[in-house]
Amino acid sequence: MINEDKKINANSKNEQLEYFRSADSEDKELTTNQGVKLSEDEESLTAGERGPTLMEDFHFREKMTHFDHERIPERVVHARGFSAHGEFELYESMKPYTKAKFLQNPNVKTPVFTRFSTVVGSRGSKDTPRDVRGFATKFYTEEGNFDLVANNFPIFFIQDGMKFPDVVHAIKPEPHNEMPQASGAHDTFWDWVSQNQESAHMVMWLMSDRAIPRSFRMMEGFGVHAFRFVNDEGKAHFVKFHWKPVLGTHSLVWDEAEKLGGKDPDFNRRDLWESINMGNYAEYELGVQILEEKEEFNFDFDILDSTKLWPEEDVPVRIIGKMTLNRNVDNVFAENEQVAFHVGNVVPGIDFTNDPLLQTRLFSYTDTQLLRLGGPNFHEIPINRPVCPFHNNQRDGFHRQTINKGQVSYRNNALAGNSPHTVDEKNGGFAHYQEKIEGRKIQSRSKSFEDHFSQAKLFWNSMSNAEKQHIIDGFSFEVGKVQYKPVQQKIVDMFGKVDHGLAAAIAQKLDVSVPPANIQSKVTKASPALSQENTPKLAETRKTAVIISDGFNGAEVKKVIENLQAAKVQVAILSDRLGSITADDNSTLKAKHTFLTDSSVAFDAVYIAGGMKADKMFEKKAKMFMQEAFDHFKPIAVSNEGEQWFKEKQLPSKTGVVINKQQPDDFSKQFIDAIAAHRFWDRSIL
Ligand code: HDD
Repeated sequence: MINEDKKINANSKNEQLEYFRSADSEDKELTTNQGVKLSEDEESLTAGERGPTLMEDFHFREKMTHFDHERIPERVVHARGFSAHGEFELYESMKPYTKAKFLQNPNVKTPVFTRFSTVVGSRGSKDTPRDVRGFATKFYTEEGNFDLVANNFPIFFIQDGMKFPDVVHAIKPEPHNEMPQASGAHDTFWDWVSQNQESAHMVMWLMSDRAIPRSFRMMEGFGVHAFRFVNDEGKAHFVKFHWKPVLGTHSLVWDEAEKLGGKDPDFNRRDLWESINMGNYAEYELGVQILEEKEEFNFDFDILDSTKLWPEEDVPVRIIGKMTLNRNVDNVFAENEQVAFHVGNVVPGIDFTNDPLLQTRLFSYTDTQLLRLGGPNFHEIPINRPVCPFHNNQRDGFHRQTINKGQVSYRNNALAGNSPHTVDEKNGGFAHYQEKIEGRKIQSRSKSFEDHFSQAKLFWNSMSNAEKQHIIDGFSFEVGKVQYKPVQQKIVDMFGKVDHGLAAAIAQKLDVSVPPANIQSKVTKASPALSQENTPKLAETRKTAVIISDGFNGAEVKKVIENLQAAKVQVAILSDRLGSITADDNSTLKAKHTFLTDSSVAFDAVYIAGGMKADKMFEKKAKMFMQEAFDHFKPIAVSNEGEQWFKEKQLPSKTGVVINKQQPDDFSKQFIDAIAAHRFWDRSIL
């Protein structure tokens, strides 16, 4: 169970978990937890047929007691999450910068476990609210667990964790009526924002497309803080960690995200689950931004301030490896719920900085797990166990699993030769980086943390026109729901310090005053890496609905589907009923989706072929489907009846609409290109 001598490989965690997996219950005898075989499981023991239930029914008591205790507290933030297993492969040795063993040798694969989450909603809420997403990864390395507890934004709301309970109280459902569920609160959150201007940059991200990711597979991840790499000579560098999704960073549109909340609250987890099952593994490259210690003060922001990013154009992201998530969990509770991440789980070669947000996080994570997982032994839960040996004198506590042998559980001891013994740094013992610190004990913020608006403006400057419009819409929606007018005005005034045009556009929607232009940030710089327009764009794994009715053009549809599948586009046949749909050439296709079971929001693109036998109701539904996809800027391909309906709808055939005037091969190629382009924002100004 404890891997004392074997080398770690990509499968090491899986092998360890195998030890804990229950045997399949199929064809097995039903027993109590004590192993007693049972003859009855549906009737409790009573005194007589209509008499009272008897306490001596040990099976009833055990079954009910276990059930009564099935729940554990959900996480105070990031309660709703979904996870997968995978492996991390290094591309190039990081030896010059860090002695971390898993970052030395490109041939070594490290097992990983990643949990994605929303932050605000409770465990049973929806996947698609406007929210930050958690992206926490446990690397099971040969030197112990390294947790990269990241988010999909590179920055945070606050600079000092002392304020964490405040921002979380403000954004969670309001305490008097627990509304709104599964999205950020309105009055309390925006009141808090207006009183805490350090949140400006993060709020810009929160109002942007980044807050409604299309898929966990299409999301960046950021370790946020500056950490330290320390090499085997003891030399340190500052480092920031990045995950870059191979499929690029893509988002939903807001109306779609809201509809998905009702139509498929599990949209993001289903996408990950199904993709992994289909072999479309989620892949992310690991990037690092590295700074010399002497570069610490070279920037017009403080590199230890978590409300600031290091622009990628100034500090390039060096891609050093790839994570592939390739195995779904067996049991959501055992793995996704019981996994315990901690930003303080580091290995030799990775160390902390004085970022005040990071420092406070170092306290919070163990503390919260103690409550949630019921005691100090949560490191023994299968998903949390390191795959390397672990020995110390910690003992007992609730739910202890390890049977520690021997008489001695203290150091220093002579009875056991002072075992377990410490290991010096040269032989892999963790030794904290010796940073020289001098100062008074104070409770105040460094002046270098004072500028809250320059990077908010940098973000704004970096957005495309469509992205800017989405930010304006995001503010107008969220702040529009605030009941208290003075808060709306304060927010507009606050974001007037970012950009005048932004503030004026929101003010107009909210019916509040436009702040003066001269308060806006003077920053003119942009960082192209921040715009999703500049992300990789691929058709691979995108989901396309193919709408057919009886009498559809069999030859054409067959060819188009073949081409789509060759380009690794997922194809879903949709009609007005499930089962076989017959083409004009008597070939058949099986519809696995209907207008009733699905809607256009579940797909990235739609191809409408129609069919000669489509009745009025079919036509109406197909047109609705097409209209919604069109309004969500999605690629549309039409042929046969589809083309006729498209024209009747009087939808302008602008970009992203492919009409079958060509051979099926050319038609498919154009459609695949359109799918790769993802969305056609110029429709919004039609
Ligand atoms: Fe945190 C969970 C990420 C600031 C305190 N955090 C949690 C999770 C992620 C993050 C991904 C979910 C882990 C999981 O899936 O189990 N948190 C971040 C990032 C932050 C951040 C990227 C800023 C850079 N967090 C932060 C601060 C504090 C916390 C400042 C407190 C001082 N976070 C927690 C927590 C949670 C948590 C209360 C709740 C559940 C858990 O830890 O295990 O301890």
